[in-house]
Amino acid sequence: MLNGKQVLYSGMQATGTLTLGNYLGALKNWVNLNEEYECIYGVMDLHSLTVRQEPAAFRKNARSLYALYVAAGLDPEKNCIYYQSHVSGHAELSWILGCFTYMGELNRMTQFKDKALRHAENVNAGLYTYPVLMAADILLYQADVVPVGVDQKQHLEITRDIAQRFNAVYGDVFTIPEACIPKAGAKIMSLQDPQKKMSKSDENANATILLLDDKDTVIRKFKRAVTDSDTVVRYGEDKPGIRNLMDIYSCVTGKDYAAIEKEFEGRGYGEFKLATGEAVADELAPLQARYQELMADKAYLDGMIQRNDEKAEGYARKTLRKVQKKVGLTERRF
Ligand code: ATP
Ligand code: LTN
Repeated sequence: MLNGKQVLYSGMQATGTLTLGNYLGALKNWVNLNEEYECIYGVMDLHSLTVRQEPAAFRKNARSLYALYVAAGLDPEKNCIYYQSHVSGHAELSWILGCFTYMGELNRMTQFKDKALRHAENVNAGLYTYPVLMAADILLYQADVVPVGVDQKQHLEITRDIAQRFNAVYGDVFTIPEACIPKAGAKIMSLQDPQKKMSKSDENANATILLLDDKDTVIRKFKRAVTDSDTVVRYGEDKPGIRNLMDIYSCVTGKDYAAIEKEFEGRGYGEFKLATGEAVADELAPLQARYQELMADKAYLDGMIQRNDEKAEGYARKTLRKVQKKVGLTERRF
């Protein structure tokens, strides 16, 4: 509990530009949660270092991610939006938790296995211990709930295991967090290969809708989306491409699958793809306008970053000191 409310924690890596998958699976669902929860969102720049970054572009991406959080509707006066690397407690707690994590557990992480294959030239220790840092992010703020896309479920499970293991030795130190996975949009697929997750690191530009794509680009990518040779808009097991488009259309318009099937009865894929492209572009337009305003207002963003960094630091320090004391590290005097 923090300020009388349960704590909600989440974040995204500051790598590349966000995709429609990041938006529908995560960011969009974070808006308006601050009435019910004390919400804390990190720009996860330390996690991004597990893959080699070009320093200037990386710095820009991190700021762009911060602005996208705000542009999507997270008010930085009501949500603590901060930079992970500005709170040193993440790295410090991560070290301690690493001593409570087994290699056998880390060996089972599917994201590590995927990324090790994709970045075979740089399978570094950070990539391997990525879930430990993620556990530190969450446990440092005593989070009750963690909203993420379905691909992060395994990382939430290991976080709970580490927390329970620690608590079993030292008492009730950590809150055990729950993952919160959206019903719709939890896994938006590639527009070019509907068996694959839409990912910002996809080398085929047509596979991914970026949040900053303009209207023409969005519509063009939807028109080229890979579907099947049928013509009926139906949510069928055998129609992964159409299912994905229906998921997207449903998330954006709020309509359920039955309503969508009815709306496009007898109208064919072409019209459905166009309607989906237009609905997505219309949803993104206000976000993009707000993003441009924010990126131009340096003083406002800098002010919000500093204020929230300090707030996050205060929350984190409390847990870190408690953990250090519990494990028997000598108290520091400054
Ligand atoms: P990459 O694909 O380059 O590994 P990513 O797009 O998965 O990166 P992350 O920062 O790892 O980006 O994810 C941020 C959040 O977006 C997470 O909560 C994740 O579950 C969610 N997410 C990512 N891709 C999708 C998707 N295709 N559909 C739904 N949610 C997604
Ligand atoms: N690994 C996450 C990003 C992330 C995160 C977190 C999400 C890092 N730390 C803590 C929730 C809570 C991802 O989405 N790839």
